[in-house]
Parts: sequence; structure tokens; C-alpha cells
Amino acid sequence: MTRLTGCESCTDLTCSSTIEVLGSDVSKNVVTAYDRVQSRGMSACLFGSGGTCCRNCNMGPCQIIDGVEEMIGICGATAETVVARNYARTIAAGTAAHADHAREMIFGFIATAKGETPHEIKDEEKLHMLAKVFEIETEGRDKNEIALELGEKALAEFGKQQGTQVMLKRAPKKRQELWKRLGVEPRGIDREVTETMHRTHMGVDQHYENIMLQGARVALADGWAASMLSTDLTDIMFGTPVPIRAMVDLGVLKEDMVNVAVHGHEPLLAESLCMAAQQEDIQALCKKVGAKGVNLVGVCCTGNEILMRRGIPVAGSFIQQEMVLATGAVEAMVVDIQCVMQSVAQVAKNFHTEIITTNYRAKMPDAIHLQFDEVDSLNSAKDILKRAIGNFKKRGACHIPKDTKLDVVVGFSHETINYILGGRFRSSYRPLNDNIINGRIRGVGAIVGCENYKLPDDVHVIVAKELIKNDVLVLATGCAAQALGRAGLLNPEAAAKYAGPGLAEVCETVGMPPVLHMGSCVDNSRILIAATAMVEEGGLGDDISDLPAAGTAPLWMSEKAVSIGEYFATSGVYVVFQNLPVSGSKVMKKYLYEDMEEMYGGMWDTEPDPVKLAHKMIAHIDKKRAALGIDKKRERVLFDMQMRRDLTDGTGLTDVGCHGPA
Ligand code: NFS
Ligand code: SF4
Repeated sequence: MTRLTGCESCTDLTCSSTIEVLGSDVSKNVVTAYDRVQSRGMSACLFGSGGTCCRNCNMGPCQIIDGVEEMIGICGATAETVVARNYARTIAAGTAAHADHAREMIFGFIATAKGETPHEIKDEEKLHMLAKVFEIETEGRDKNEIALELGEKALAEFGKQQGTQVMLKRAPKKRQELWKRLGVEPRGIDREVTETMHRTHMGVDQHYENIMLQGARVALADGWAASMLSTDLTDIMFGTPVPIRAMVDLGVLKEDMVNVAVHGHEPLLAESLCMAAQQEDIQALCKKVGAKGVNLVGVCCTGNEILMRRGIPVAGSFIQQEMVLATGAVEAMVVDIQCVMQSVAQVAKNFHTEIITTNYRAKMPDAIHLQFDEVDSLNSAKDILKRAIGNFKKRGACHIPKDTKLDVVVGFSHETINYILGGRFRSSYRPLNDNIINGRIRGVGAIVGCENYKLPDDVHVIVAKELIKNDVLVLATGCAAQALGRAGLLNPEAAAKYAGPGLAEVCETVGMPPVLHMGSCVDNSRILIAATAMVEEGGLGDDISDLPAAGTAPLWMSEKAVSIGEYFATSGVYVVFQNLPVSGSKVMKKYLYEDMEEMYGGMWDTEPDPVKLAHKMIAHIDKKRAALGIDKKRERVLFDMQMRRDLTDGTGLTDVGCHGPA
């Protein structure tokens, strides 16, 4: 069987390591998702793809054909009702995933504030900032005392029955008023998920517009509440990311070390493994089996979390999870929740590799389960590592790609962008706004989300290159950011190579890459805060919808990506995916692709071709520039020395990793 359907059209370096591993003798018996895509032999169901299959009750399943009278649901549900219900449920599932992740982080945060875990409250400045948002007294109080009150108040946001989410007030004033007017301000995070499930139950909410208002509300409970709380509390506990150099791709595995891949999402587990790997007893055990130590590598968003905060290398993104194992070089893959394919346990059977599940919510056949204890986390992590070390001697032939350890600069939190662009003494978004106004930077484009075996792998790279070539600064998160890292776009040198003259000039002056890695998928909340900071800095309108900005998750796979897209669109951003499960209803397409712009100033769109997709983003950016009256200013202005000084304050990013946000 020929392999790698997804890679055949890919001309980029992005997946050369994948091709190398799957072409090696070591992996000849491994079956991957690429093989399964190819061997399915049937195309996807049109009703499923179009969102018009309803199985919400036992009179169905009903397959609806838009506009055909006899092809509505047995209960009378029309195409738009069914599509809207399915869509809202997808958003609710995405929100639920982020919310459960956030809840777990807050439990860990509270335990840390009580001194029960080996972790500590690291970022006091951010602690005080968030305490202010929650109106917590900080004067004369110990950091752990403040953190405990913050943790408890954050946790209460989930079960709130009345009132609205506290974090909403971090949005621009005008946006808050708009949400209020539309009645989409989320109340309790859990309440919005529950209510979405109720309203989409058979015979409840049967007006697509009303269903979609709840879709907006549950998505906002994700972006501006659950995800944002998770990002901020994680930063306070483990440190807010600052620029750091690191490596990505399969080549980060090491022949002479115990390779432990940590896969999933919650950084509590990964951080504890990082601490445990450095302990003397663990290192001594490694020596005993003839290994130089534990080589911890990340996969998926857990990978992003420890990459951003610790510079721990990322072995692979979502699409590479099977390839990491197919090298034969991994002693254990430790997983928690989300985006872990059931197939990893089958791939592992070809080797000495153990798959270790660690969260009671997420088990799988043929894996072993070691429940991670977030309080006794160091010992818990050590138990996991001991199993991996015990496997080292059983390792057979392996194949680790040699030349793909690409260098990246990551760690662009909102605070970092504020700092590197504003300079050491006066952190601010002013220079970014000024460069957008004077046209050196045309606008900002977010490339986020997953990868998808059904579609060519290099879409992220094509979109990113097209954007930066046209002077659009790219912000990236999730698996998309990792793909852009593998393609060499996350290092400062990429600016001269790929960016348009204006963007290249700004990047070179500051020493930053043209694509800024902002973290995991919950960290998309950082983009909301960055957008708000740009609005508050002035000169680019008074709401997020005025900004020359657009977002995409072209290769989306997970329901979380739809929730993310929805909270961006309802926050005023133009969001374009390659496809969406709404094509079965004309009314719903009009709602998402047109009506939402009138309501929210942001909207959804779809475009299968990656170059055209990038140009749709650029066209939207230009439309916003024209509305702001800054479209004339895009003639090229060369930097003089004073402008360079103003921009960097003499602190270039060439010394990345040395400074943090002041
Ligand atoms: Ni996001 Fe991250 Fe990756 Fe997609 Fe999955 S790991 S939370 S959902 S696949 S980007
Ligand atoms: Fe069919 Fe209506 Fe039941 Fe859905 S809720 S399965 S459309 S009868």
C-alpha cells in the first residue's frame, strides 16, 4: 500500500521527518491514520458533512434535504433547525472540553496556594492583575492567601447560576455593551453547556437564530471565561511565557536517553514530569539501565505548554502522534485528555513502548492506567518515569530522523508582545499600533487549531507564507503553530526570507519572527487580550471588530476549534475555515457568513483553497484599514535611527530568553 495520502501534495519540509520515519524498516508494520484515510474506500456521508443528519430522538435518525418538503424531520424540524442544533452542540462540546481542562488547572492552583503541591505561585505581577479583576484585596496579603481567594472565586465562575462572567469586563467596553444588548453574556460556564444541550434536545428551541444566540453565549463562556481563566492561572502558577529558543520535530528524540512523550493538554502533569525527571533518584535509575537521563518531549498542546514555559522540545503535533511512536525510540507515551487517538495503543504494540493513561476521564484498551495525583504530583510523576526507565533496555531497532530538529523561538504571550515591542521601560502596544497605522504591518492574522489527515498537511504553511509576504503579522497557537515551526517560520531569520518589506523591517528591528507562537489552544484567549490591548492603545477604532485582523483554523479537526472560531467571530473577528458542517442549510450559511457580521462585526466564512483563504483574510484586513482611513498610508517608510530606538529601546530580541516582561 502506498502511504501518506496527506503528504503527496505537500512540497514543503513540513512532513519530511514523517515520510522518513514511515519509510524506514522499523515502522514497516505500523498502520497510521494516513493508511486508514486511504483504505476507507467510501466518501463521507453528505448529511453528516452538511450538518443535516439529526439523531436527537428515536423517531429518527432523520436526514434532511434543504428545500424538499417531504425531507424534513419526522417532527417537522427544518434544515436550518437541525444544522443550528448540531452546530451549537459542537460548540458546547468544545467549550466543555476547555472548561474541564480549566477546572482541573484551578484545582491544582488552589492546592498549590494551600502549599499542598510541589509547585508555587510564580508570577506575582499577574496574580495581582487578576486579583484586581476579581476585586480581591491584595494590600498587605501574602501571595498564597491572594491566590487561594482567586482560585476559589475562579472556580465559582463555573457553577454560577445568576449574573455574568467576571472576565467579560476585560473586553473592550463597546463589545461588552453589544453582548449585553444581544443577551449573549454567559452566566455560569457549566450552565451554558447544560442549557445548550437542553435547548438542542428534541422539541425545545426550534428557531435557528435563537439557537445560535445560545451558541454564541456558550462559546463566549469558553473564550472569555474557561480558556482565559486556565491560561491566566496556569501562567501565575508556572510562569508567564517569555521568548525562548527550542526545537521541534521527531528528531528531538534521543538514542541514548529514556524518551518519554507527554501527550494531551493539562500542563499539571507535564510540569510535574519535568520536575521529576531532574530528581537525583530518577537520574540514578537512568544510569543503572545505561541511559543518560530522561528525555521528555511534548506532543500536541501539552507540548506547547512546556515548550512555551520551559523550552522542552516538541516531538510532534496532532498529526505526528503515531509517528513519534513509529520511531521505535519511545519508552512511554504519557497521555491525559483530548486529541489522543485510540490508535496510539495499537501502534505501540509494534514496539516496547507503553501507553500510560493518567486521567480517570480518559482510558483506552491496551494502555495501562496510572492515575495522576495532582497533590502528590511529584511521586505520581516519578512512578510514571520509573515505568518508562524500566522499558529502556527492552528497546529494539529504532529510527530517529537526524536532520529535522528545527530551531524555533516561542513564548510570545500578550505580556511579551507588550514588552518586546514597547521596550523595557514602557511596555505598550503603541509601536505595534503605529506600525499598523503607518502600514508597515498591514494587519494581524491568527492561524490556530488542529491538523487533519483528510487534507494536505502544508495548508498552514501556505496560508502563513501568503500572509507574511503581504505584511500581515501572524499569531499562531495549537498544532498549527507547531506545523509553522517545522516549516522554519518561527525564527527571526524567516522574516528576511519570507516577509514583505514592511513586516520584515519591523521583525528585523525588533529581532522577532514574522509568526509569533502564542501557546496552546486554551491560549487563544491570549489573542483576545492582545486584540483588546490594541483597541485600548488607540488609533485603531474602539472595538475588536474595527481592527485590521482576521483568523483561521484551516485544518480544524476538534470540536474545540469550532468553539474557538465562534468566540472569535462573536468577539468581532472575521474567521475563515476550509469547511464547516453547515453546508446543508442555505439559511444557516447566510446567518454565519452574512448576518453575523451585522450583529457582531465578526463573522464566519469558508474557503477550501489555502491561497484564496489567505487572500480573503487580507481583503478583510484591507476593508478594515479603509474604514479606519489608514488605507492610504501603506507607502513604504524607511526606519531612521530614532525610529529604531523608539521601537526597541535598545533591547533587541536577538538576546531572547535573557529578559522577561519587566
Ligand atoms: Ni487544539 Fe490542542 Fe492540536 Fe487541535 Fe488538538 S492538540 S487544544 S484541538 S489537534 S490544535
Ligand atoms: Fe428526526 Fe426531529 Fe427526532 Fe431529529 S428530533 S431525529 S429531526 S424526529
